[in-house]
Amino acid sequence: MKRIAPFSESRASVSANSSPTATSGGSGRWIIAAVLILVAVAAGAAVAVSQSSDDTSAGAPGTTTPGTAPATDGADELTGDEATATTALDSSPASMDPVHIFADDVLLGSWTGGQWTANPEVAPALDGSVVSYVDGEQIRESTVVGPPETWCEAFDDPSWYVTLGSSSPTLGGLYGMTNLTWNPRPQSVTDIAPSAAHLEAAADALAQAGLPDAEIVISRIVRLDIEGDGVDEVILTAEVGEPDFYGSRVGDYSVMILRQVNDSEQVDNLVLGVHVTTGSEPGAESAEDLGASPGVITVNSTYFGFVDAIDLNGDGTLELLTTQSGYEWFWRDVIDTSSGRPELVLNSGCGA
Ligand SMILES: [Ca+2]
Ligand SMILES: [Ca+2]
Repeated sequence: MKRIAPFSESRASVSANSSPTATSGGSGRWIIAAVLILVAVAAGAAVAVSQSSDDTSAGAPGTTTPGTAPATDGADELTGDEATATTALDSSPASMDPVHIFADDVLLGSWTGGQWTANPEVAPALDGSVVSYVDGEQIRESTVVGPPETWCEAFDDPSWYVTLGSSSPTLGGLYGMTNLTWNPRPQSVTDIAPSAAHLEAAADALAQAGLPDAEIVISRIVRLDIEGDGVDEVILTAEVGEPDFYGSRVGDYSVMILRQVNDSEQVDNLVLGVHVTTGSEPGAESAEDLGASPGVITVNSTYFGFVDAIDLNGDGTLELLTTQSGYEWFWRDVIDTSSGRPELVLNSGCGA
């Protein structure tokens, strides 16, 4: 079974699940993950918290521990006047239809007839197709060689992965598409430093999810103009815990938030995904009998990550490319906000 590279297999040798088989355990987590993000996305608008746009004025970098993504500036992420740079990629009118979307070598689905579709039946016809992967400011092309193979057969709705030609690049988390005829990066994505407004947004979301007074550890913040309307949006992630660990500790969390200016010139914080470990979850108990350290409990966490934002379907609006992962499973997601609210439109993943 082939798996996308960036997410490591578990380093633990025991499972928090005492009886399920690997297959059923993975499916269970899959379903839980599906429910999680669907609920989270659906709940995003409901839990939106409006703040004064003053909250987003320029400030010193926050007091949190920066994540692995280096911040390139600490300017106001939403109301600053720094121009949004466009890339050097050629821009041309969209679009050829259908467009098949890949995360590395996994077929996520298609944009066809003006709609996103899982579209697994297209896979057998992909032999020889050129897939254009967006790697920073460059496009790296690969060719599908041979028939596709099913991906995670254990799941009820399997998708597919393909074999790419020998000249194909090492992908390592890239998203790509067939029939690319437009600039997939019409607006740039810029890492920025955290400000007080970001910490407050994360703290509020975690408190609403049941974890008040959490220490906010920002893992990444990016500024981008999703629609190209001249008004920037911000996506931030914060987390505490170990994504590939079979248990968690009370206080572990992961949250991903989209900040956008609403019609009243205030900032809405839309929760794209949130998980908190409170210790009061059904079935939560010490995992010490399973060899875990003191304090570890049998609650599996879900971690949300932002990967990139590119235009997958040529409409000029960036789709948000995100991940969910946990103990021995992961998911690659595409979120479309063109309707005015975030919607999970494509996804695929795998688990043990
Ligand atoms: Ca915008
Ligand atoms: Ca788009």
